[in-house]
Amino acid sequence: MQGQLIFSVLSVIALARAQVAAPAPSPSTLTTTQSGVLPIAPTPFPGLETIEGAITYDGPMVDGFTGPGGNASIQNGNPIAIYQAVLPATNFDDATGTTITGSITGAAGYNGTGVVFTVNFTGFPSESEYGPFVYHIHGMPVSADGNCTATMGHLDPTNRGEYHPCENVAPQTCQAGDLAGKHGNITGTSFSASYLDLYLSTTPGSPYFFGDKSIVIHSMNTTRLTCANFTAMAVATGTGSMPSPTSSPIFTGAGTGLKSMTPGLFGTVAFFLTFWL
Ligand SMILES: [Cu+2]
Repeated sequence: MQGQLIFSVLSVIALARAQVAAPAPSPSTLTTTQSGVLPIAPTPFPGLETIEGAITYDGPMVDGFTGPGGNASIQNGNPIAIYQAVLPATNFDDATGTTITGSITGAAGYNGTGVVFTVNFTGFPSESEYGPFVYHIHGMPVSADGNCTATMGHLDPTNRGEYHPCENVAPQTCQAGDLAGKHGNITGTSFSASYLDLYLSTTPGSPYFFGDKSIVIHSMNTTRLTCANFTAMAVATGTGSMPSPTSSPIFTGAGTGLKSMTPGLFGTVAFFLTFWL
């Protein structure tokens, strides 16, 4: 009897903790062009949730939380394409005293499901002081003057918003652009990773398309340290035939084909030809 009572009390406490959300992060006003927050709430994200440019909420987890758009959908039938974002030579915010360099490459194979990302970043500042670091695909490109604030909020086709942290065990509930949330934060001074993300697309015009958007790296206090636009390195011109690394008409775009790719990128292509075809 006593055990049952204790169990009941604990259950009530647990339920109360789950239902009482921690205070939402305060809205911040943009004070400089290098602020970590957004100047305005971008449409179509009304309300406080998206004033913050990165996930800062550290309250209790809410299992299966999604925005009004529900779960993200797995992106099937992606066309062959490779998009790469190369970080600039200088940080957008240089207050940390280090420059983060490197690139992130996203590639899909023929009729592919999801996108494989290859991430190589280095030059992070002290993790104990500024980290762990997070990175996301943001909904807008970096402006010509390199302003990371211009990238607005995260790519979020389900309108999930920012309040609740992404649960990496349920990536379909996360913002599609929240790569750190789904695949892990950045720790240490260098970071390399490769993973398949099922909820991003190489189909231009798809709400999940990332190829015309940007990557932003934040310190843990949401400051935007650096950012870069994705650009097309290789895009299939058709879907009816299998590509060959030696047939130049298959790949077009900003990268102008395989010959212009770096060895690392060529390795990615080779990987896809092996893995997907
Ligand atoms: Cu971000």
